[in-house]
Amino acid sequence: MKRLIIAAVGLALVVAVLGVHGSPIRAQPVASIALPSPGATKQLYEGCNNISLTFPDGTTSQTVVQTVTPAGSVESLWRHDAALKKWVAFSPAAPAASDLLQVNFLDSVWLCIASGLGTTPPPLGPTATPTPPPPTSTPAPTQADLAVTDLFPQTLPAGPVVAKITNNGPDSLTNANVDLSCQVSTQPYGGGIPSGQGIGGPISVTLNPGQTAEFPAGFSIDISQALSDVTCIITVPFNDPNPGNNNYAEKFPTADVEVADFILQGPAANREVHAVLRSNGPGTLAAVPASLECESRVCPDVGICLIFGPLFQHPPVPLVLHLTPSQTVFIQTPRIFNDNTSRVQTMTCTVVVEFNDPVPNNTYNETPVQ
Ligand SMILES: [Ca+2]
Ligand SMILES: [Ca+2]
Repeated sequence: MKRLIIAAVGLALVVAVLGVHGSPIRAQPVASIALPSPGATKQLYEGCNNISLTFPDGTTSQTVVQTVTPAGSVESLWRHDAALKKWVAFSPAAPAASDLLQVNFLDSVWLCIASGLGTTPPPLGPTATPTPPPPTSTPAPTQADLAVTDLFPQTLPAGPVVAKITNNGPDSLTNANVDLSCQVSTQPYGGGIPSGQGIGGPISVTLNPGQTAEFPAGFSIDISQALSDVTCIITVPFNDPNPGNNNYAEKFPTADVEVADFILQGPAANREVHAVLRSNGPGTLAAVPASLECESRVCPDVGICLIFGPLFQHPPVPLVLHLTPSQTVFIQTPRIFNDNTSRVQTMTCTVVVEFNDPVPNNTYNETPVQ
């Protein structure tokens, strides 16, 4: 059954991709790849082509690229590494800077073909001499390092996701037809069934060197309901000398939260322990669920109580976090004691979250609590 669900998700991805790349704008194949058996020769089109490779495990990316004719038509090879949750790539122009050096049997990859190849020219006669156009009439090919520099939801807790795209130059871009494709994996809080989708489409980019603009990524997320892992990649119809920054990944929400301190409140006979909960960012938390789990030992004096005193494991306190970076909030714990007769000699609280918290500082202990 699980296999069926995965197959259905996979099919949905393929349909989504075909929906983008099978558009009537695409006319003619410009290259082909001869896949070893059980694969076959596949036609390739300008831009990025989703291909299931049938090379044996451990085949080098260079070998894959060399199987494409005409030679030199491959701009880049991309594969989503599910374990690392990121895109890895191979660029024939910069193999040393590539992190996709080998492929395996049935790897699903994106093979990006350079634009401007056009159709294959007719073979030249034996006496024909190719006459290159005069150099002065040939404009230099556009060269621009375009980069995806940020992703964020426009509104919180739920909203459409926007991609920030920057042109690092050297050339200006005017109405460049760039493909923006994103993969979204969603894990609902509380252990719901994870899901995934792929969205993509053309965007028109007009940016001078040094300029940044925002483009809708075509989907929405809701940080109050689920953790979303988003990766977006741009494919450009011009020479991008630095393809390594064409993809960008971020998890929503991402924030380092911690229990930073305990403070005592209320009269001595009815002392409450409050936990100071702080967010160190970088993301903002809006209506995001979490819980505070505490345990404590209460006894008249320190000494042997620290080990043998009765241990109270308090029921978790459900939280709904609204925290901007460096904001703190006081959370009342279930611990109440009589300061005249006993002390909380040791107490430990952990803020338990299901969102992306990159720093393991969520547990705080104080002995004695004061
Ligand atoms: Ca780039
Ligand atoms: Ca943390």
